[in-house]
Parts: sequence; C-alpha cells; structure tokens
Amino acid sequence: MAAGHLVAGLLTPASSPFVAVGDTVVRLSPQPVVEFAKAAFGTADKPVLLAGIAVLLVLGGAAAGLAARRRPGPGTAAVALLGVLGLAAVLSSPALRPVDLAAPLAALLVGLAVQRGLHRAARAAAASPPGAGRDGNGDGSGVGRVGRRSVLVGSSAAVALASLAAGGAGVALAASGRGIADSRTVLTRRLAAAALAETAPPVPASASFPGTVPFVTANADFYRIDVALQIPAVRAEDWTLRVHGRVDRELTLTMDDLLARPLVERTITMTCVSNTVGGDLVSTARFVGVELAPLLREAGVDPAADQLLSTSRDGWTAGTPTATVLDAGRGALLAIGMNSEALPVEHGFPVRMVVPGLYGYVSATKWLSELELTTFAEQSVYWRDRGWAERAPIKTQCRIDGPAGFATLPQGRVEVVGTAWAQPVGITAVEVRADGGPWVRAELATEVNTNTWRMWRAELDLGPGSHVLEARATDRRGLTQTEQRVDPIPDGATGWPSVLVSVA
Ligand SMILES: Nc1nc2c(c(=O)[nH]1)N[C@H]1C(S)=C(S)[C@@H](COP(=O)(O)O)O[C@H]1N2
Ligand SMILES: [Mo]
Repeated sequence: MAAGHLVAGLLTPASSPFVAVGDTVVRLSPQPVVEFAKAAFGTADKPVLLAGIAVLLVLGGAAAGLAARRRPGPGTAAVALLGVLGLAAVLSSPALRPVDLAAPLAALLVGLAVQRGLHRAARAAAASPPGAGRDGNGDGSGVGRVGRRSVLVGSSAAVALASLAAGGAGVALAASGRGIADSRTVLTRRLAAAALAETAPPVPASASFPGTVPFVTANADFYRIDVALQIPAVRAEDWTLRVHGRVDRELTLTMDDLLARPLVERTITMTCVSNTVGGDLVSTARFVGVELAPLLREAGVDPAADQLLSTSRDGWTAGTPTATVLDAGRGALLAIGMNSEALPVEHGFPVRMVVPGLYGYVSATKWLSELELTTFAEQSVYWRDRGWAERAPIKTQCRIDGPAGFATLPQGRVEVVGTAWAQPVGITAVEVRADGGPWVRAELATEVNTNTWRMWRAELDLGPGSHVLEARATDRRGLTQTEQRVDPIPDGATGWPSVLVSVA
C-alpha cells in the first residue's frame, strides 16, 4: 500500500489504491448506505470510511497470513486480490488516466514480492536441520523459533521499506500541496490587483442582529459538502475549461482567459439540499468571478440543450437548467475568488460554479473542468443517479439561532433571533410563535440582496415552564413555508424550525 501511495504521490494523488478504492466505495454505495453514512457520521464520513478500509486491510492481512502458514498460495491470492481491486478502482474512476494504473500496479508487484519473500524466509527457517530451528511451537506447523525470528526480521524489513515509501509519499504529496498553495497565493494576488467591473456593496451592520450568525461566513466556517476523498489538485496555471456539446463552437478557456473577462463580485448565500430543518449547511460569501451567461452565448447554445452538465476534475457531475444559467438577472458565476482570496482548495480551487437560487448539487460544481450543453433526457448526473431530483430550486426556509434549544431562560420578554432565505426572490416576512399561540411578526434586518439570507429578531412574552418556539418565513412571491415536515431527499426539507426552552 505504501509503495502504491508513493507512486501516486509522484503522479496523481487520487490514484493511490487506498484512496481509489475508497472513492469507488463512495461511488458504488447504494443510496440507503450513503444516506445512513451522512446521517450517522455527517461530515466526518470521509475519515470514517478510510479508517474502516484500513481496519479491513489489517484484518484481511492477518487472515491471509494465518491461511498461508503452510503454502504461499492463500497469501499470494490475498495480495493479488487486493492488487486487482486497486487496479479496478483506478480503471473505473472517471477522473483517472491509464498512466495512473502505475500506482496500484506498484502496490501489487511490491505486495507480491514482500509476501513471497516473507513466506520463503519462514519456510527456509522451518526446513533447516534440527538444532538450527526446531519446531518448538508444538503445533506441527513447521515454523520454529528461528523461523519466527527470520519472519520477524523479514517483516521488520518490510515495515522499514513501507515506512520509507510512506515517508516518500508524504514528501511527494507535500510538494504537490505546496505547488497548489503557491498557485493559490499567486491567484489571490492577481485578484487583488484586478479591476472589478462590478463590486458588491459593503454589507451594512444593520444586516445582522446580536445573536445571529455573521452575515458573511468566514471561509474556514463555510459549510463543506462533496464526495471527494482526495481534493483534486489543479494549479491555476494548468487549469482549463472545455465548453462543448450542443454549441456552435467549442471553447477552451485558461485562467488568463477568465481573468481577461469582466470580473464581478457578488454576495450569495449557498444552500445544500441535504440541510435538515434547523441545520447549518447554508453559508454566505462574497464571490468574485465571471458571468456564465455571456460566456455560453459566445459558444452559441443550441436552444434544445436544456441541461448544462458540469464536470469536476474528480469526475463528479451536476446538471443545471440552461435557462437558469442564461438568465442574465440570475447572475450565474464561474467563481474564482471567495471573501477576498482565491477559492480555498476544499471549496473548488481554482474555479467553481455558483448559481443563486439552486441547491449546490445541481449547480455549484467545484474543481470545474468541463461544461457540456446537453439535455436532461440525454444525460444523467451524479446525484440524480442516486435518487435525488433532476431539478432543485432552493426552498424558502428559516432557522432559529437563539435562544438555543433546551436553554433555560429568565422570566419576562425573550428575544428570538435567526436567519431566513429564499434565493433568488428574497424574504419579506418572518413570524414566530410560542406553544402554537398567535404568530408575532419579526423585525427584519436590512436586505443585502435577494440572493442572500436575511436575519430577523422578535420578542415573545413567556411565563414559567417549558415552551416550544416556532418560526416560519414568507418570500417575495408571497409563499409562506409549509408546516409539513419532509426529509431532504429528493429535493430539500420542509417544515418549521422549532426549539424547546424552559423559563425558570
Ligand atoms: N466536485 C464537486 N462539486 C460539488 C460537490 C461534490 O461532491 N463534488 N458537492 C456539491 C454540493 S452537494 C454542494 S451543497 C456544494 C457545497 O459547496 P461547498 O463545499 O463549497 O460549501 O458543492 C457542490 N459541488
Ligand atoms: Mo449539497
């Protein structure tokens, strides 16, 4: 495994057999398993999966070792099986090339050699004349004390080799990581120096209330959702975007091409379809990028192409209604900057899509590499293949941020604060109530724009005892969110957020 990791570190990090098998498990997992993992482990699902694979490998190795006490066959078969799994994982990955087979191949060959060598050492020791290596363990297996010693020496040598390879892999991966970090620094500087054709108005202090979350989410706090076990490493200098499919002329753009276009800055609230009522898979940033609509118009879009299929460098895909992207008022972006920096690597460096008003899984492709004009009938995409809706506009929703659930409050007036969102139309009202009583209209903070969330506050009079506080939002279309609770799958959760508090 370490040998495979080393070769992958030098070539393509995601081709490490360990990572590639993990990616394949993620890709092939049946939908109930995926939903279970998300519910049980949340955003820790990635380390849990990798640790699980590591445990299985160790247990499998131990079992293979026991099975190979007499004949090398079972051990060789186990190593070969693992090697073939690694090869198959890399071969089936949509994002890896044939040369990336070098990593699982290295793992297979080194694995076979090490297994062979260890087995031979054990047999040689066991077969040596009496006195040199008696069968001292009494189980008749033929592996005696000296046998154990040579196996131990052999194993230690293998461990030492593995550590060397793993260390080398670490160095190789760190070097490629540094390459990306340097590229990000350069891009951040270029963005800072660039003249913006449109800047986002500053967010006024009146856009939030004490007790609400900060209006603009810091990059480090911005929610993160993706299926990438290994973040695709693409230097801005090497990045290209191919625009193809049902277009009059194919385009290939580089970062210089993007930066030569008018750069716009927009404050946008992104939302994940998996967000449950009251959840925090919603964040706001000031994105800098280029407008997608004029770019697609330059390529010449076939009017029949109702789906814009975007592909990530790691093979993940999303399908966005072409009409939404071409709608100039919507302001879909190819984003390069996020809160005065180049995009953080985990948020899609160097380029991602951002389309206000649509859940991320149908619009917000990170590590963007391809845009294809096609139809919803012709082609499906990653989450649609796994039971989620083909189209997914964001549902009007709100969240209570204070008081916290199960808080104990002093008697008297209680301040309730929170946020609400209805991209792209905006929020026009939020109401709160206690214990199913009359709705009380909340005070709304300044609207930054209709593509962002809007903070609110209200006061309620609460007597002693426990109380259920609820909230509901109304959007500019006049639609008030429904009380009916539904799960996120297939197209987003509904229901009123509520908290239980007690007044002393
Ligand atoms: N390449 C890639 N892009 C992706 C995803 C992914 O799994 N892979 N997940 C999408 C989903 S479901 C959401 S909600 C947003 C989240 O973006 P963030 O992690 O920057 O918040 O990215 C979208 N873009
Ligand atoms: Mo999402």
